[in-house]
Amino acid sequence: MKNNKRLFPLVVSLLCLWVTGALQAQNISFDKYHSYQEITNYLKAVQAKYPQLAHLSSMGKSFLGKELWVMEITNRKLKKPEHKPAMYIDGGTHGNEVTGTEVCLHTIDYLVKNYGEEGRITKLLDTRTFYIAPSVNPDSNDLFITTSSRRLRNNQRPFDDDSDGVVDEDPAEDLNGDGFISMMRKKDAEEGTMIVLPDDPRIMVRPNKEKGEKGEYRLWRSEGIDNDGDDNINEDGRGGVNVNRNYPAYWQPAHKQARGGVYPLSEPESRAIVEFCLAHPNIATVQSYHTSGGFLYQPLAAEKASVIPAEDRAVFKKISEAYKKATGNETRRPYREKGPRPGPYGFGIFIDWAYMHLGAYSGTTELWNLPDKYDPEKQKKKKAEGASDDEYSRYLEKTKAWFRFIDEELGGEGFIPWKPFQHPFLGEVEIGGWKKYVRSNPPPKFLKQIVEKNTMADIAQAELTPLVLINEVKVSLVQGGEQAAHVNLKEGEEALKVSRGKKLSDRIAIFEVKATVRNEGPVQSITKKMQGTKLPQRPNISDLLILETGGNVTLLAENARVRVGSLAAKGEKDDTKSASWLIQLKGKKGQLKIISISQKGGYDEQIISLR
Ligand SMILES: [Ca+2]
Ligand SMILES: [Ca+2]
Ligand SMILES: [Ca+2]
Ligand SMILES: [Ca+2]
Ligand SMILES: [Zn+2]
Repeated sequence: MKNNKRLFPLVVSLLCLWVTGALQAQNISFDKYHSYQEITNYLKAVQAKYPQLAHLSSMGKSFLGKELWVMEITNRKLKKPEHKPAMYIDGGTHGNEVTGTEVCLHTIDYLVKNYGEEGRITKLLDTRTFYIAPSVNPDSNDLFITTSSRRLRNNQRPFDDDSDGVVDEDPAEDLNGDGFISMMRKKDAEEGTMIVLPDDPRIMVRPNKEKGEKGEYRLWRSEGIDNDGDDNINEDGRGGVNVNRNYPAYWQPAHKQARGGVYPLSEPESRAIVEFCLAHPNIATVQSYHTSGGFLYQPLAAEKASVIPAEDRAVFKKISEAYKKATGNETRRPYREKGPRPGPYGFGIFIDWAYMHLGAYSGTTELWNLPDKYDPEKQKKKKAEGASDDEYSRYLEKTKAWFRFIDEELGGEGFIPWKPFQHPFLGEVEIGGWKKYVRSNPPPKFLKQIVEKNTMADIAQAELTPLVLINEVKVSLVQGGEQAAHVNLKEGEEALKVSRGKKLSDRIAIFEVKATVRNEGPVQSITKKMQGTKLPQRPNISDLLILETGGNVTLLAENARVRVGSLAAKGEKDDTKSASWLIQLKGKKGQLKIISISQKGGYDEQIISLR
């Protein structure tokens, strides 16, 4: 008894703490980047606050054991999440590209806050599901956010970058202890490859060889020492495998492509994503956020776009138009058809896998670029001056423009001024360079506008998915009575009753059942590429209409499962497909069920009562 008295107030106060903590965490702001712990707290708080919309789970664990969180968002009261067409979104594949994480968090925030408030979002979450994984390389993402390290593109599996038999033996160091790992430069007329601009000594660029300029400075892109005495500085830092070269589509081993892993899906991060996607075949569209560039990449990276059928290219075009409307940015294809280095961009890339193997329309947005206002190319285009300058002048102008940007927008913050430093091996050097959130990820001040635009692009992309619903069921009495029954289904009707003609007295009646499905979505239900595959194990080669009978009702003719193929986009020819069956009802009452299964267009069912 005594114990109880003491325990009670304690329990109450702990509970209060917990509730306040959750509510605070649920309010997220987009003027900063979030650590793994903050992301975890936020996602848990969202699930606690919106249980009817949000469900948090883990796709698996990263190399160092962090959870690969994925938030499922849909109206869970209407149909199961896996019964709706879905969009998969992730961020942070490349460890240092953390802007994507923030877009994911913002999209989650926008969806849960606007359900029931904004008609467009309500409709979307009633009919579609989102799977959003904000940080899919959490080891490197979190090191990038919480430490001074910068070069964290890959995952944290130890990797021997210089093939000397030792892994990760020479990482970069913050030598001058200013909290940043920046760059080092040293005057060297013989070995120098860079010059300093006379009018702005911060700026280092390549010399213009055509004008006979010569290098004056050596530049080390990261600060540090030669830890293993092999005369190279920082040649083997932390990690790792490039997770976005580790997917099964077009994968290549190390002698063709470095850092792709020792076999496809050798990395826990890519493996968890693929297993998640295969377990959720309703994923009809995919967005994987990277930085930087300010454009959308659409498949393919490893092959020419001409291997994509015209029907699918039309869908990709719709997505790219929606993206442009939301962000103002253009779409590119990573495979280089022309230019100085034509050919594949890379192998084993996620968006290629998502389109080729998963049958989902996919894209990678390269978030953030120098704002148009500062971009010399975009300004020229505006003034219709054309881009006639040579490559070197364009490079020079763009480099200068970044400095103009930080001077005007950030009061010069964003670049650590070069300062002399006595290096243990190199002697007198200067240390300085770009801060973390300028070039590859936006300065926090610019984050909000980036995440807002791209959330709108996510919403538009999720709307560009098929939606296959049972549209009509006709039940006609073939034998055993006079009256035919014809029913049109309306949303929300769970069971329909079909009555026989009154004159009927027979104990056996035969009906013809005809079911029609319709694609209510703006894109075809199956990618044309997938329709053409000869892989028999892939169920989404065809949508299905299934008649389920039992009890007094038996199927007389036709197969219970009918393959109806692909449904065209709503409003186009072939946006509906039908199947019919002959059934027999013994006795007075019976029931049957029509099931529509479209892997990408969703699941639907109707129950019909016969009497
Ligand atoms: Ca090594
Ligand atoms: Ca390494
Ligand atoms: Ca430093
Ligand atoms: Ca070394
Ligand atoms: Zn990237």
